[in-house]
Amino acid sequence: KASLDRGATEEQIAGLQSWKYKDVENSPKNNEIQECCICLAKYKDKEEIRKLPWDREIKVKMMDYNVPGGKLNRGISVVDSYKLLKLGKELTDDEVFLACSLGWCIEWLQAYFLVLDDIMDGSHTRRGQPCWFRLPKVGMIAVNDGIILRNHISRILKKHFKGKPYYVDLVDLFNEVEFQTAHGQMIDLITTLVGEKTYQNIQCLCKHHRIVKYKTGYYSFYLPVACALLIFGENLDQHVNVKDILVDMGTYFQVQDDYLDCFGDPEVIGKIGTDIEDFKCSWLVVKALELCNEDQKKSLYENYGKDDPVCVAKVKDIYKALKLQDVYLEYESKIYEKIINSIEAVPRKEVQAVLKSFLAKIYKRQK
Ligand code: GPP
Ligand code: MG
Ligand code: MG
Ligand code: MG
Repeated sequence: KASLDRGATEEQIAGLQSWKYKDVENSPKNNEIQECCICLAKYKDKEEIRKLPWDREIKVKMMDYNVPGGKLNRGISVVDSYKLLKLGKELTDDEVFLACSLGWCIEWLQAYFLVLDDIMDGSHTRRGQPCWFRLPKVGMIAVNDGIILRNHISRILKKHFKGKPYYVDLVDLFNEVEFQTAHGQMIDLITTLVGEKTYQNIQCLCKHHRIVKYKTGYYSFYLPVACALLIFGENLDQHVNVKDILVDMGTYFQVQDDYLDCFGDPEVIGKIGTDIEDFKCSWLVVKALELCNEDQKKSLYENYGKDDPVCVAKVKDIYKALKLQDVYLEYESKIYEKIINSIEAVPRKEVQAVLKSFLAKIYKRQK
């Protein structure tokens, strides 16, 4: 099943799990417990967590709820990419630890983005459970939880990487990628503002491209490989072509996300789509506006962006009438071919292998 839906294999998950996400916060190598940085690794089971002072119990639960439950593709990619760069040479314990730490940092970053994105998008479920802010005792405290999740990354980087020659580059990388993502998210959101709900805003593929390149491409694709390159001792300025290819892959990944928002099975993707209700500049609506006749356009104008199941169903009917499922399959084969061709133009074979393995993880994904 895992290989069918392109989820990570047991072995890949075990690779990242050589260190649990909690361990990297307080590894055995560094045992002092800092006052405001809770040692999660200490708490072995739920009973122990329950015995904690109530505020610590809540924080431990918040992290357990939001950090570890995804596909872990981004985190795993740091470990996999690093192994490929090492050309099959056995990794030392220290190297495994560093790659896992950075893998988990990206999963913390993802947790932070998702907690906040679900509030902004008014979503209901995530990873097969209610969105964190939907829990009655959480609500808008989730905004602060998002900030706490983000702060942990800087603390983990400081703890395990401070003496490394690439420490400044690593901190800068996380900051820059967060900056790009927040700007992509900003365009995604302002496009849905009431006063901005004009169709010029969502009918241009270049607008869609700009949103998804920034909100998804940098943190989901460039960041894991850039982390692996940095611990491998590479200078990121010399890998601009690699960055461009990864950002293209991120764009493809977000087109898949847009498609699955409407046509995916919520049981499989773990979330219920809200793009139609939210008036999102989704790949599907851009394509629909490009291909529709006047009647269909009128109906789209009337029904898109309304939080009403009848309107949502009408929009989905138009997508089906326009055979957007087939248009998507065609897009997928074309973009796959384009990306493979650019990968083959990359001079170093080991870097090609990193890029190809990443692409294979997402090609034709169902979740
Ligand atoms: C995915 O958009 C983009 C993000 C999760 C980045 C969020 C960035 C912030 C600065 C909060 P999406 O809304 O389509 O994702 P999903 O479909 O998973 O909700
Ligand atoms: Mg969302
Ligand atoms: Mg969003
Ligand atoms: Mg989405």
